[in-house]
Amino acid sequence: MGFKKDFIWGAATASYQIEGAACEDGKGPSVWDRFSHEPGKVLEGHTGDIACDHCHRFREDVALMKEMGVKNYRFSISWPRLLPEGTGEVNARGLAFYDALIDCLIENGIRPIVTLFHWDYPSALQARGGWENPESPQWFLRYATLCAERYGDRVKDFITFNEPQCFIGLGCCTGVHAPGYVLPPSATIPMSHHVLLAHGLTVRMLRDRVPGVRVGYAPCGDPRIPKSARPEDIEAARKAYFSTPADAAGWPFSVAWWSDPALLGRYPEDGLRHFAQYLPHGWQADLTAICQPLDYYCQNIYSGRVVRAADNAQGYEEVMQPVGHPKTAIQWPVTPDALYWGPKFLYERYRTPFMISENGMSCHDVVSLDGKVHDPQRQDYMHRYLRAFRRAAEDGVDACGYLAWSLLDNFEWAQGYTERFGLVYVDYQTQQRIVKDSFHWYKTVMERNGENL
Ligand code: GCO
Repeated sequence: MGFKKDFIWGAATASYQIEGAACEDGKGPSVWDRFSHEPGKVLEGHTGDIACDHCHRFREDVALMKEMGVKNYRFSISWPRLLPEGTGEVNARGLAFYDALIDCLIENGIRPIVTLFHWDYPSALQARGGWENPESPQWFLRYATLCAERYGDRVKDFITFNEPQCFIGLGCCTGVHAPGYVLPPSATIPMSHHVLLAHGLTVRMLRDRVPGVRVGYAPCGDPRIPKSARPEDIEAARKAYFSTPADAAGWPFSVAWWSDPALLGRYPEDGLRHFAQYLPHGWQADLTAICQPLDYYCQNIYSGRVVRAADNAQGYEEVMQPVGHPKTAIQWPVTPDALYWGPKFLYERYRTPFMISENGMSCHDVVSLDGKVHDPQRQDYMHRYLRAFRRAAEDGVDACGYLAWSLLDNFEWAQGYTERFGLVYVDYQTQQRIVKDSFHWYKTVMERNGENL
């Protein structure tokens, strides 16, 4: 058994995290440009102004991908690079940048997988209320249509949204990400509905305009791992995983709230009990547009939480990791079973081919005396997680792909450049790229379709 023959192996990045050229060639500001320049918002005052300077060095980066044997590359388009005001005037130089990138990928035998939105929302639209504005789904649809019409001849794989949990949850509920708001559910629940509607309208538009398109959606949410193989614990984990918390900062991290409408055509019952009163008038009528068949349902998964059955009102409780449990540099627990239970529960519920659209590890990478970057922890992390994912595939999950996060070290949002997730090390002073040991290892995994795991 193992991974299927046409399994999609690759690597991922996102525009604001790597591109740089923040104010060049007619690009408009995004909420991340604004936020990262506000004192105290990003660790050590880092910004994405230059990042990995990918806009100027993309040919070198594509050459690295080719060397690694990457056949599929997920990257995102910066909305304000194409539409500086978010709507209206199109920036020809922005369009040309992605033309050149896409052409270069294709010339090198790499299939582009385009994420339409990975958080760099146009500031001009934020000033008009952003996702709270009932017009926001149409703004997004117009931007997405521009992408489809311009790139759809060469790009056949599109992912609508990356982690709405984060750009609404961290961006507008807890305020630790751009745009940095702390708002109550009366403001944020309508946002979620508008994002979901934008998603559905976009899936439909892509099917109409891009022949042979494959469409995905990439939310997130920590999988719940049953404490034991006892059926009660498995049921407890399933229940916890798909629950929607009632609190203002907790609900955005729900898996079901963001996925049930898109894949099952309904909001989860517990979520409705807490929040139905805040959904925009007539929300029920939008569900048909929101629920569109997907070619793959993606999730970004890094770690999970252990749950067991409990004699309390909700029927489950979280189990803390024991003292000394391994963690990544960013302090996320290493829990390979997340890539078994997450896909298993998700596939069981949504019955759509499943892809890991991000998984990887931040390490304290350094250039050693020998001039190389040795990262055995990353290799071990990916090895364990991929084994768990393979086990899920062998247990019946239609596992269709795995994209490593990330190709390059990059701007890790509120953590700035202090976290390194790349398979390629970036020296931010010189912009020199140094391939890490894991780069060579991952190459062999992709080449052998995971048979050496
Ligand atoms: C996310 C984003 C990525 C991150 C990565 C590591 O999951 O937060 O999709 O942009 O860089 O996940 O945190």
